Amino acid sequence: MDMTTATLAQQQPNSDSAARKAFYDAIAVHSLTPLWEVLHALVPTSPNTPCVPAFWKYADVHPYLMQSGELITAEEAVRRVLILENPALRGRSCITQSLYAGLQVILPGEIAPSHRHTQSALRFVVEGSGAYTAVDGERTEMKPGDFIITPSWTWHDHGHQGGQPGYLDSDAPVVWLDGLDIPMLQFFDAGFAENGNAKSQAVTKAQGISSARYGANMLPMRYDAPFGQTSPIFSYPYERTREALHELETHADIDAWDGVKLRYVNPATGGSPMPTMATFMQRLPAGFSGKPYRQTDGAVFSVVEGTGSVTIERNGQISTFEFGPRDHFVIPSWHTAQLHSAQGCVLFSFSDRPVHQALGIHKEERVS
Ligand code: 1HN
Repeated sequence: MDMTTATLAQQQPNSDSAARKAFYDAIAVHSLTPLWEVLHALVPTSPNTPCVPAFWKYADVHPYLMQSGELITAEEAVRRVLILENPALRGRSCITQSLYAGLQVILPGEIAPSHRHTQSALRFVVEGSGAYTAVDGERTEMKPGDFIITPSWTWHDHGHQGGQPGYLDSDAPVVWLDGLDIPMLQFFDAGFAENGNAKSQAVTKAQGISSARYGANMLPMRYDAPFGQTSPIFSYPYERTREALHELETHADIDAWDGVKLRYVNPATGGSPMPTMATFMQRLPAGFSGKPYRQTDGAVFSVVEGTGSVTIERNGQISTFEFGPRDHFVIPSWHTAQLHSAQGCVLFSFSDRPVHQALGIHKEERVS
């Protein structure tokens, strides 16, 4: 090819689609693919999540949780959980592309055996009493509305003491929401796990010791983070959260988008309780009609008290969910959400916001 032909070839690329197809087939054999066919999808003008808004009414889910208790023990299952799968991502065990959520049930007398894994977990107690979770030798009671952490690579097991002395009244199953960063660790191929030798780990610490040491707005003199970047407090009881929200609702300004919303913190850093997941609790006052907002972190909600509704919109597609206690829903990334409550309500939520923030890509838009 002389210079003239080469220049001509550059100026008149072959736009024949058959020729291009033949070219793609030829390079495919060498594990090559043309960027120009996928560029727009790879770098969208705004987040284009495959996740869809979804709603799990507790009245629909509860009978299946109870039936699962008749089919398999907590011990055989290891963790008896019904996964909340995003309807657009079935088979992938996730509620958003980065987060896993499930409802776990444990019956009086049962244990869920000890193990540990690099995935971080949060528990948000939905109903029942008499269960405990043990983390690193310390047990903590699980009461409705409590937010509890299992830090990465810590031994953990759960049990229900119903029927035992001191727990004679706790004869009902205990259900909690599990939130884990499983899809993120899958993405990074960084998951490890190990089973414990004993079904229930040895209790080596007094119940409440972590909360006394780290949870009184004080820290030990020579603080040495026991769980790396994860909060040293592993239980954030609802009683205190509820009281704070109530005081703020009564005496402070109400945010037009969020109502009264607080984020849980690692008291040693002021950052999120876990490196991969942020958690929040908010109260919408009676008569609240929130302004629309969207954020890049898709969020999973558990309704604690009261009733309300959420409207979720993306590209003209609108979903509205009327929620009550123990219902769950997900607002995917960059979907515009609006919260309403005639009666007033309390909502727990979690998202992967700390990761967005660490990467400098978190974005939130509050529409007036
Ligand atoms: C896990 O360890 C728990 O400890 C719950 O309760 C759900 C889902 C996948 C992998 C590990 C728990 C889990 C899990």
